[in-house]
Amino acid sequence: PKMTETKTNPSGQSNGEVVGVSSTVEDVFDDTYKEKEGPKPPRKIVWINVVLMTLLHIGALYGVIILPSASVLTLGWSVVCFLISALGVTAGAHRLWSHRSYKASLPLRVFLAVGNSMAFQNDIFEWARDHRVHHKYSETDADPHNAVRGFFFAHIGWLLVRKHPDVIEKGRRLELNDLKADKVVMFQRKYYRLSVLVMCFLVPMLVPWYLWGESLWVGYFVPGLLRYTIVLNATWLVNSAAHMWGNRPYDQSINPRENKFVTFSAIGEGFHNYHHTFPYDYSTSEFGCKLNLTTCFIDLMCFLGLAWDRKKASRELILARAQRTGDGSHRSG
Ligand code: ST9
Ligand code: ZN
Ligand code: ZN
Repeated sequence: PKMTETKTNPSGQSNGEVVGVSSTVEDVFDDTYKEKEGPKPPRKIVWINVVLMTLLHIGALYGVIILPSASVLTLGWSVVCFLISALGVTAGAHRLWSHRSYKASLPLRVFLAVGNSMAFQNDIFEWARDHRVHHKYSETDADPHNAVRGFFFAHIGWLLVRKHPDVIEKGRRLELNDLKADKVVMFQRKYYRLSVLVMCFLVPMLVPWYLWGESLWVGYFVPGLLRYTIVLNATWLVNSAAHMWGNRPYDQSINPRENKFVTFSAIGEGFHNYHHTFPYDYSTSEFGCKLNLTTCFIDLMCFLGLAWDRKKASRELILARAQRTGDGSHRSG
C-alpha cells in the first residue's frame, strides 16, 4: 500500500502529531477559517476603557515615584503579589484552564483562581475562551489580539475597542464544557467583581498596613496599582513582542517567536513559537525549568501530589518538527 502523509495544513502543523496526547481542547490552529472579504468593520473605541487604562498607568508611574518611600518589607510583599498573580495567569488561566496541559487538585485550583483574581485580567472562563480563539484562529480577524494589526493593538489596543464580530462568532462555537464543569471556574466567574476588589486591591494594600504599619497610600500604589500594571504589561508582551521579535526554531510559517525578554518577564511564557507549535505542552518550552518559573511551580505541585498528568511533547517529535518546519535556529540544551 501507498505510504500516506499525515494531513498537514499550510502552517505545517500536522494533525497527526497531537494523536496520543489526547488534545481535548480546541487550541489547535484551524486553517479552514477564511477572513471575510471586503472592508473591515469600523473600529469602535470604548472610551471608558481608554480613560481607565490611562489612569491606571498614571497611577503606576506615581507608584514608581514613591517607590523609595516604601519599606523593604513592602517591596518584598509586592514581589509576592506579583508572583501569586502571575501564577494565577500562567499556571492557572493559561496552562491549566485554556490548554488543559496538566490536571490539578481542588486546593491548587482554588489557589490559582485566587491568584487569577489578584491579576484582574477578566475571569478565567472569559480569558480561556479568548485564548482558545487566539490559538485556533491565530492572527486573523477571529483572533482577539490579532498581531497583524500591529504592536499597539496586540498589546493593549484590543482592550480599548469593540471586538471583531468574528471573534465572538467563532468563540460561541467553541467547546467549553470542561470550563463549565469546573466549579472553581464558575464560582470565580459568579463572584468575579468582589474577588477582584478583595484580591487585586484590598489585600495588597491592607496586608502591609496591618502587619508592619506601611501607609495605606503606599500600599495602594505600590503592591496595588504598580504591581497590577507590571503583571498586565508582562502578559500583554506575550501577545505583542513575542508575536513580532525573535527566532522561529519550530515553525517558521507562523508569527509567534521565541523571545528571551518576554520569557523572563512573563515567568516562562516567552517561548511562543514553541507554544503555538505544541500548545498542549505543560511547560510551553522544551527546556524544562530553565527561565521558566511556572514550570518549576507545576513540577513542585506534582511532587507534592497536588497536580498530575503533565503533557509533554517528546524529544523526537520536537526535533523532527524543528527539522521539517523550523527556521534553522533550533539548538538543543
Ligand atoms: C486583560 C486580558 O488584560 C489579558 C489577556 C492576555 C492573553 C495573553 C495570552 C498570552 C499567553 C499566556 C501568557 C501569560 C503570561 C502571564 C505573565 C504574568 C507576569 N467568544 O467582551 P464584550 C461575547 S483584561 C465567545 O463586551 P465587546 C460576550 O460573552 C484587563 N463570545 O465584547 C458577550 O456576550 P453576551 C482588564 C464572546 O463589546 C458579547 O460577546 N479588563 C467572546 O466587543 C460582548 O462581549 C479589561 O480591561 C469570545 N471570545 O467589548 C476589560 N468575546 O452579551 C476589557 C466576547 O451574550 N474588556 N464574547 O454576554 C472589555 O471592556 C470588552 O471586552 C471590550 C470588547 C471593550 C474589549
Ligand atoms: Zn496558549
Ligand atoms: Zn500567541
